[in-house]
Amino acid sequence: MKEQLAKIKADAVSAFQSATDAAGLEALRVKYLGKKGELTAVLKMMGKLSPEERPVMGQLANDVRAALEGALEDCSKKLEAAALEQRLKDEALDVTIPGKQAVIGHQHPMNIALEEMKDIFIGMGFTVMDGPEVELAELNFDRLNAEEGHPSRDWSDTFYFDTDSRVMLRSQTSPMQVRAMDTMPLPIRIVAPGRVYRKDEVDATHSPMFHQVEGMVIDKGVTMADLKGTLNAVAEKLFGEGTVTRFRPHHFPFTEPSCEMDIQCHKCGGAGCPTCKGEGWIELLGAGMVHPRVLEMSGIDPEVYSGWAFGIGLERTALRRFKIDDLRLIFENDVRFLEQF
Ligand code: 2U9
Repeated sequence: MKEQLAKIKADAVSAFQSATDAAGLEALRVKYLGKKGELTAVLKMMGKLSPEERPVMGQLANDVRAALEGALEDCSKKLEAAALEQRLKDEALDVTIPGKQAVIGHQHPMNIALEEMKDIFIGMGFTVMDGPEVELAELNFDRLNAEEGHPSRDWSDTFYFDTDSRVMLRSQTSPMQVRAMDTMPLPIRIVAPGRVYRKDEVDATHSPMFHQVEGMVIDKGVTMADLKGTLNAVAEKLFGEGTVTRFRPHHFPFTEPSCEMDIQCHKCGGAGCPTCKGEGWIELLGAGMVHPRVLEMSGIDPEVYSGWAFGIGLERTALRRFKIDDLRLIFENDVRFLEQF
């Protein structure tokens, strides 16, 4: 029996040590230490021993059990540690691997141009106004001194919603200034950016929908000098300090006198080049002193108050600013184009 116990001890310890995982080790525990295990089988034979041998063998068997349990515990700890080590290796994060590039959207060139324009005017104390694109012809035309019969109201030039031509898609953002004159206390200093609609065929320079920024100042003692001073400052902000401008006489029904403002070509300095189509000058915007009849129709006394107004096409400004040669690119929303901004 002594030899049997010694063999069990030797076999079990070496088996425990060769176990490669927790399940294998548990199977060995059952095999050697379980109720039907080898050690129990030997202990069951104790009854056959003489009373003198029994305590000696009992002690020995207990020592073997303690030794096996100790060895089992050691091996179990070793396997646990090895498993943890393996998990740490398997689940290790390589923090030096470059991350996945997040896809960040781009600002549309029209938004960049609009924000730039708004910043310039907000910096000069103007308030930005927003208003309806579906407008009353009364505000779009009549109140702007373009009465029934005026060529700009031709039904074929404009989008109407009804047969008696009262409701329309606005052809300019000017009705916003009329709304401002009707509702805001004087003095007024506003810019009105937004979409406008005209019956135009789509090509490289035309679209039935485009954007304008219009602006207006009304106060006591406002003159053409204020118009020129402010718009010269805007041109310098848009095209750089020292930008040379010129004002040419023009006609609009809602302003008198009216003018157009050109900037001297910033590419060739006025000598003539492809950018200015050989002219030396580039047309930037239209402007003028608010017509006294327009003031009167809003209940403002033109003997006391005067004002100036301007209008600028935003697409044309953006095309020039970003050197885009076809207006259609602005509206097509091709990501290969938009990603460039
Ligand atoms: C009121 C009084 C006056 C707005 C003005 C222009 C001149 C002008 C065009 C430029 C290019 C429109 O985008 S465009 O086609 N606009 O030249 N607009 S003065 O004058 C107003 C507006 C409202 C009550």
